[in-house]
Amino acid sequence: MGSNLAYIALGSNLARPESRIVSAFSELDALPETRLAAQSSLYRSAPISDIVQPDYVNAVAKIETGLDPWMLLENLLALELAHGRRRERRNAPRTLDLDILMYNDLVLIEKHLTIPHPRMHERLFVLCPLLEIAPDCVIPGIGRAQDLLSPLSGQVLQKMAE
Ligand code: PH2
Ligand code: MG
Ligand code: MG
Repeated sequence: MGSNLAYIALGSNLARPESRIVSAFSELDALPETRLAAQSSLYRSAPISDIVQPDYVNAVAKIETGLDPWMLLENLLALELAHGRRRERRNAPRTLDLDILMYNDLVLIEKHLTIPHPRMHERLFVLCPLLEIAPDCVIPGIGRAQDLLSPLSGQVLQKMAE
């Protein structure tokens, strides 16, 4: 398996979100040159969006991978497509969203790929599951994940029963 460490955010709010997130963990494990190293609990969260839409199920996965960030992105988009994801407007409801949060300590800003994920530090539905599997996590260029929580206390997030 590859020796790069990446964190992936999983989100779904359409068509049985909970079972989709559970299968997405195994689908990540089945990607080429990739192994699922850790998975967070599932969290139910209120949508952060201007569009009225169902609550989300969110989680975070830690993977070891030999894929470079661009190949990883391509593979994640293929998994989203396999779940019937349609790209509508930004923040529209979706069957499956797989976002690269971090890739080693890489900082990358490109049109179609920004790492670390540019909004991850503003989202409790990302930081909370991330801290569950990486309590000492430092987001490159941003800071310790633990120190970013306090402004997010207004966001609604609930750990789901196992
Ligand atoms: N994803 C978004 C926009 N808003 N809100 C929640 N609660 N969870 C998400 O995964 C989410 C969102 C765009 O990717
Ligand atoms: Mg997203
Ligand atoms: Mg996405």
